[in-house]
Amino acid sequence: MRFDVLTLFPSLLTSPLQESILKRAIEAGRLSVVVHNIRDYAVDKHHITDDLPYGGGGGMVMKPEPVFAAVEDILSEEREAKSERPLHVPRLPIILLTPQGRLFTQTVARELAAHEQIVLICGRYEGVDERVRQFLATDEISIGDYVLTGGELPALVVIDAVTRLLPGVLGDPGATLDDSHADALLEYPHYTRPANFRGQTVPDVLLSGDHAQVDRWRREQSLRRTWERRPDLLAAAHLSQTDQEFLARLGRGNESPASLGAD
Ligand code: 6GU
Repeated sequence: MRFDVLTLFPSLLTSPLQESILKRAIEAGRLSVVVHNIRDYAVDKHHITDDLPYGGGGGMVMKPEPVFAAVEDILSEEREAKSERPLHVPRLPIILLTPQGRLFTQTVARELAAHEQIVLICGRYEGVDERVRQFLATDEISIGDYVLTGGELPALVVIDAVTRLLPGVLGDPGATLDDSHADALLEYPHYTRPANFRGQTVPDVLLSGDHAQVDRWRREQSLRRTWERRPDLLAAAHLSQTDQEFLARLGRGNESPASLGAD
């Protein structure tokens, strides 16, 4: 999978791609991130990429020309690469990162992971000329209800969340299945050695070797955490009869002692 990232601050993108899983995904050829400096596409001799807003007011607005030129450059490159495969009709998402976009969720990450190539445009300053949004971007994404100084950190968030879903990127192919949000439930608590840390012990069930009991405990912990912290997620969760009965007991405040977790 390839990401083309358009930014005025290319070095913001570098170090997170040079560590751990993203680094290994790049080395394994499963991920490539091509960072394009929007300034390189500015037409004037001073390489100006922003200008005053029409209508006045504070702040600067990113000019449309360099952003269009950069995307058009990427698209023409992509068309050439695909010319040996005339039946392949590319639908390449061109995503503007903006607090006004649709909310980025695990479902959106899964949707994006199906593409071979994605263009990410990082907005900066007070905003981006509206014509970029209207006539160039095919999608707009926000990573949450707060305002950041630009789209670079959101671009990294998107790249990270999508990359770990690509086949072969995580060591354990089942690793993404238990993830918080993968099936709309928060994850159960994890423990590793020592079994007793400063007097705080690991729940007995995890040391029991009884896998069915462990599975049941983990499921109930997931349900309990989600119910306590993010009850809004339960509406979209796939819940078995047993799950629903457990939640009903939680709701009545009389869950059985066997189901009580470590915390
Ligand atoms: Cl995508 N950009 C900016 N500037 N702020 C944000 C955001 C994006 N998502 C949440 N806040």
